[in-house]
Amino acid sequence: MRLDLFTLFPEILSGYLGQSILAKAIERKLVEVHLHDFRRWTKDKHQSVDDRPFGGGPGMVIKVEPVVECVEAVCNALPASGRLILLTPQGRRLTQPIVEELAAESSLQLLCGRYEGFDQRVTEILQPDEISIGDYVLGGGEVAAMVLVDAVARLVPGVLGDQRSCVEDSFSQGNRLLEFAQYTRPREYRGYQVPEVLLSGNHEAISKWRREQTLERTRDRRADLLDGSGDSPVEPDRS
Ligand code: 6GU
Repeated sequence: MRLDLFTLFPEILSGYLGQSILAKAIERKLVEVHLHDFRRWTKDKHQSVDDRPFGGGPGMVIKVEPVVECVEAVCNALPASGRLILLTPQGRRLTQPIVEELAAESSLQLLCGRYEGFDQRVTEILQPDEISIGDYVLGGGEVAAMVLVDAVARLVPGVLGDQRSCVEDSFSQGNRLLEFAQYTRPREYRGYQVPEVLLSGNHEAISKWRREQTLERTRDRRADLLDGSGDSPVEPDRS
């Protein structure tokens, strides 16, 4: 999968992409990432990427020209057309079904905003798919883009050591249950014991215990996932 990320702060992204599972996926060429700084696409000598809003008001607005020209240049040079996404609190909320849909694409272009947002004409001209990661406001789209990249990359075949890890995930492919508790050595720590059944070697009993755990946890913590009420993150999008 190829990812092109557009930002004013490429270092925020390179730091995150340089660690752990994502770094390995990139090294193994399962994921190819390109960072683009749209400040490089400014033409004035001060390299200004933002300006005061017409009509007044607080904050600064990111200018239309560097963004549109940077995204167009990169997209036109792509081997295959991809899917352009703008990270914004005004987008539809990211859920695991959307993550699964994006993981099936061969190429994604992610546009990260800052300040009071982009000039509206960026959206009108580029017509991106607008995605939010939840109902709260971040200082910028970079962290949201990393949330999306992290969630998508782990579904790319080969990125996780054991593909079962993501097939059994909460929220994946209609799974609406939380995961069961996991334990590793030692068997006892400060008087806290590993449940006896997990040490029994009885696979049937272990599966049954895990199924029960899963239901009990979901009932206790996220009853909305079981009855379809409330603020379920896997509910169909109503927008
Ligand atoms: Cl994608 N961007 C920003 N700035 N804030 C957010 C968000 C995105 N998603 C939730 N809050």
